[in-house]
Amino acid sequence: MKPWKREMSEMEQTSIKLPADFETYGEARKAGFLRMKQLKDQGARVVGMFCSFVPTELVYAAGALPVGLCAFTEEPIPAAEANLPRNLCPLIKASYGFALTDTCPYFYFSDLVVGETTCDGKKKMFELLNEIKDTYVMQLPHSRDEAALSFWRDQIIAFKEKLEAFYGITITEDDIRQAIRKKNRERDVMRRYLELGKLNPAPMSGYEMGTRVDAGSFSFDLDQRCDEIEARTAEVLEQWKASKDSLPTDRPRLLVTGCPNAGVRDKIIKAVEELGADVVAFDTCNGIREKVEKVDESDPDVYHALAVKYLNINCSVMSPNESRREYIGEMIDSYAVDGVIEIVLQSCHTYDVEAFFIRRFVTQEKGLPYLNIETDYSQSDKGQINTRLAAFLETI
Ligand code: BJ8
Repeated sequence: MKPWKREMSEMEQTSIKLPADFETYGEARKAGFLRMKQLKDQGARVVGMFCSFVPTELVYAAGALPVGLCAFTEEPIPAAEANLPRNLCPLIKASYGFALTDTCPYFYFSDLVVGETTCDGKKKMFELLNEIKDTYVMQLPHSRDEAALSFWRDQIIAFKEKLEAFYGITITEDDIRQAIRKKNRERDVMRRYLELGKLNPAPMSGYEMGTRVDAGSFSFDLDQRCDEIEARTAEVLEQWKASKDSLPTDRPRLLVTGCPNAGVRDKIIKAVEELGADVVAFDTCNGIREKVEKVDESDPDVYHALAVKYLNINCSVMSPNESRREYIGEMIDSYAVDGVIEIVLQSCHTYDVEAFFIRRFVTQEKGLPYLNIETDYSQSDKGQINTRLAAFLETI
């Protein structure tokens, strides 16, 4: 009998429980406010960012702390809709809304905000944001040919020069190389943690995995964050080795792909796990998407090395973007996935259109069930999503 149709055993319930020290994303974000204030009082430089395409190595090389400004709650959206169209992605509206209402301490403490020309909505929102705080926009090309690579390398140099001019400093190549090593270590650490999902039966909840990766960005000390994630990886592995023979083996293993999911994690990821599935893999920006490829430390041209790495991020704003399908295919095999859920935030045209290829690839080439959920940050569709998730699990 499938797990969502039977009473779950105590061991099975334990397998979806969260560790005692678990902090939700909201709790971690709040806890970070005080740390950020203390760091600012000590004179820290802070750069606010929205996207995985922005090379954080340059921010570290400038002696600054990068902080994520993407917003994942619906509270600031009504205020944002005074200036932005209602029919816009909730992530964009919420991020702008926090800035407009001056209710995000991370935005408040950012000396400079860095945007990027990924999707049209964000690109245009940055023009409005610039009226509130100095917003520098990196021009991201949307293809991966030689001309795009050369243009993107120039953009990376221009961003370095912006940081130098803004802070009145000089960023050396050695500073950048040191930051590259630091970030590459983080990628390795996070990848090892996320790849725990390959273990079968699943060693922990996907809800924990995604939350921990997102929440880690509020600790501001990269080495400390790496140490904590390494410790958790070792702990999970040890617990799994000790209990794997008694863990349930009939829970469907799911891959989640698509838009950033922190704002909908409870109503989709937590919900599907409570229905009896395990989310084991994430092709998302809070999953493995940015971690799979490191910056080549042996490249004599640091700007070329950064340009290659960042241009290869398989976000749907790139066109064409076959590499995303290839990578999803590899993940399906290596994580032994039974079904794929794609999350599309309302009005996100690039993920929404690319979903055509993802659905076809998953269902026809991999022969697996696929569910597409288009949603926003409100709770109004929670019941409907739950019904669809339960029906989806019936097809596995
Ligand atoms: S690299 S996923 S963080 S762009 S804001 S594209 S959801 S309509 S966030 Fe993203 Fe960078 Fe890509 Fe990752 Fe759609 Fe909304 Fe645009 Fe969005």
